[in-house]
Amino acid sequence: MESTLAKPHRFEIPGIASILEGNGGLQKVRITCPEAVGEMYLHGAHVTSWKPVGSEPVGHEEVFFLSSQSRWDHEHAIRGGVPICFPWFGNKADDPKAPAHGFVRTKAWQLKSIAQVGNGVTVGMFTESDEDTKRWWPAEFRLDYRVTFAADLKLEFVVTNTGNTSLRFEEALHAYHRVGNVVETRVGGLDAVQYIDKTDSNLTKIQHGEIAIISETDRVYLNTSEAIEMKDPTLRRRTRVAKENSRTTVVWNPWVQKAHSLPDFADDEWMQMICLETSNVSDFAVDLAPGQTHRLQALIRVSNF
Ligand code: TA6
Repeated sequence: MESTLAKPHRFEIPGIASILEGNGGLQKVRITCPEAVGEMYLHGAHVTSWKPVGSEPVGHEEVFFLSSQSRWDHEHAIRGGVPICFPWFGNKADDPKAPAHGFVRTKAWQLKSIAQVGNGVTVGMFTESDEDTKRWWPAEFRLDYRVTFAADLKLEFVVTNTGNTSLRFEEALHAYHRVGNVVETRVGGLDAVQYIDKTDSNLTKIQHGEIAIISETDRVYLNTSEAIEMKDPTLRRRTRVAKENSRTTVVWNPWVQKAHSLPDFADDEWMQMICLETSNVSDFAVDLAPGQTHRLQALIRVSNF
């Protein structure tokens, strides 16, 4: 259920960008521009929808998976869309009580700007270190996130070290891509790349050819800056993810059992999604000196297949 805000928000652009109360009363930005429609929540600076305008069958089709069982509250991350993992990926190595994938996907970000850029719209949000973040991670930092909704979707995640000690962090744009049938999809662009298989005691293996999902898949592809391409014959859609300043790519599908174990995921939804995550994790965590800035970018393009 969604509703308009009591009074217009200063960043709204009539007919292009509206700020609404979305699911669970969480505020969201809805974008309607010549090249795309999309939605993004301030909770976690979370993109939940992008539909590029274009010819059938790809045009107007939702690109991201969003679970029917997702929770919509300030405590939990939204299940689907593009959660942001920072400053660690997965469980925190030295603190099992710390929130998985870090704390910014459940943080209330602030809206910084909404601007029309050509036939697209760029939404800017930011957040900073505070007493809450320092409970888990003593660093001083600022995060700026720019999302350009257009024929392509551009995600720019910028980390600034605002303290006077060096930072080391992991990061991931944990994108949930909607697919017709995950078993039919194939992911290319990682041939001969080494990966950590998190379903097999974190053994290191080599990818041979395209990735096919035939069981629970949880892999961290290492030392790769290559673009990847997913082919989905069921939706007749090709998805290309190009990236900048990213040295790892994570590929995830929970399959049957893990899907069943997730409280905010329906049992059969594993067939409809695959996560393709532009990231810097594991041995490719980022070191950032005081005053320095690091920018991670993913550019997503969909086309007919
Ligand atoms: O990106 C893959 C992964 O790290 C998996 O290990 C799986 O746990 C997934 O993320 C989802 O994590 P979440 O904390 O959102 O349930």
